[in-house]
Amino acid sequence: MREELYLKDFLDRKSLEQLQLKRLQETLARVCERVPFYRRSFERHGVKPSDMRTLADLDRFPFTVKNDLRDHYPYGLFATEMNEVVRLHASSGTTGKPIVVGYTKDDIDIWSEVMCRTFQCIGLTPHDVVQNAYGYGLFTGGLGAHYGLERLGCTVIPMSGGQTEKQLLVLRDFGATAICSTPSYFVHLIEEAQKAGFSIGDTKLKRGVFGAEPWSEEMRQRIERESGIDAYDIYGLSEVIGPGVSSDCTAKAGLHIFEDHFYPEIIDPATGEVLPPGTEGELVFTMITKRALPLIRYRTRDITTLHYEKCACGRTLCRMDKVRRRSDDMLIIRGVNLFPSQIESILLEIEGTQPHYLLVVTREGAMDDLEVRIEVTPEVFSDEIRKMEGLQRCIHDKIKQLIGLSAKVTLVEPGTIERSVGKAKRVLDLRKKT
Ligand code: DLL
Repeated sequence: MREELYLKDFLDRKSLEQLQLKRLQETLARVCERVPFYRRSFERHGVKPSDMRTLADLDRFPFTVKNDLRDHYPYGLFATEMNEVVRLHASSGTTGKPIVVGYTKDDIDIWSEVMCRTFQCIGLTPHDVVQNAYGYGLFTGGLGAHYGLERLGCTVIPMSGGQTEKQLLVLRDFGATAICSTPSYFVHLIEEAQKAGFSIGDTKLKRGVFGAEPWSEEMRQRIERESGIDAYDIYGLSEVIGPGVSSDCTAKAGLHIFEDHFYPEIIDPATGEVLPPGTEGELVFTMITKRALPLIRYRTRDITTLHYEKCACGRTLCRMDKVRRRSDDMLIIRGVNLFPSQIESILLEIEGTQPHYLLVVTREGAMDDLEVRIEVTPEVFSDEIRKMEGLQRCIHDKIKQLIGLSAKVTLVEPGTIERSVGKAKRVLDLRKKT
């Protein structure tokens, strides 16, 4: 059974595309019949499910956006009766009500499958003992990873997020060989282990399965260097299924999308036009096997690039670049466009900095200001003022040179920027309140 799942990653592209087309046709017909929102929306756009003759025809169909889910809160876009729905999750979102997502028994089965394939991609086997530090609850991380790990036959330790002291105790005493968490929480665990007098590198831990938030290549290198493990990126979103949409493989050359379930497109976020492979744009998914909540051309707001060349690992599934930014997390400061991830890359390349930072944006009259607060190592912090000023200047100049913005840089003491057990908060935009 596990072997069969693994083989799905190596289908020849022609067979995969035939399967995708068949599933797309069935899904379009199904949502048109069962979800009034889609029936109306297709009518408005003058398209019918029977117009879907080749994969290229998908761009005739309208997009679905987060607001459509909000407008039909909580269950209005479901394509099944509630008695078939066996699980609900929700994503908190930054404003207003959560987005509610539902799963039938078959959906849970697909989710376990794609998570099992995720763990296979990064080389886990039934011999692994896995500490699952993604939050269990409405967040999809905990239960999503849990079912996939069980499906693969690993030993799961269902820790959930938080309880850092206990996490460290379990990590050491239960002999975890892999851990699942957000990258920022793992950075926190590395530090807390040091405070407790041991190094993660001295435990049995070999692999980290990190996702749920953007993290740079520089962050990956830091984590690997400081903990001695291999750090892998996994990507997903509640609206599509949760984690299990795409995953790094051991080649670490982009994340393989489980395309037999989630059909990807890249569009120009401004015009909606479909862009060719190799071009950066907004990632859009159509869920071609989901039962309870199959969304058509769902705009993720995540910016990436798709690649269709065969991977060194032999998988034929296309790959997406690491998601570094969302089209809606761009900050515009004094006319300069900037993404938090650009600052992260700059900061982490500089010796003496720690991977904990906060961007604080304020407005004085008509003037926007950016303050970059960054923790430094205890050695730097105890150094003479002159050296601290040198580091501050160095960060300031790099940001100015690479982004073109003069930011105020504040070096703060280790441990002073708030830690999160889930997704890290990197931006405090105080302009919205003024
Ligand atoms: O974060 C699902 C998940 C759980 C993924 C555990 C990976 C691991 P949501 O809470 O709905 O779902 O948030 C989805 O988080 O649109 C991205 O903007 C961001 N995101 C998720 N994974 C990554 C990643 C889960 N690996 C939103 N890199 C997505 C960058 C990510 N951003």
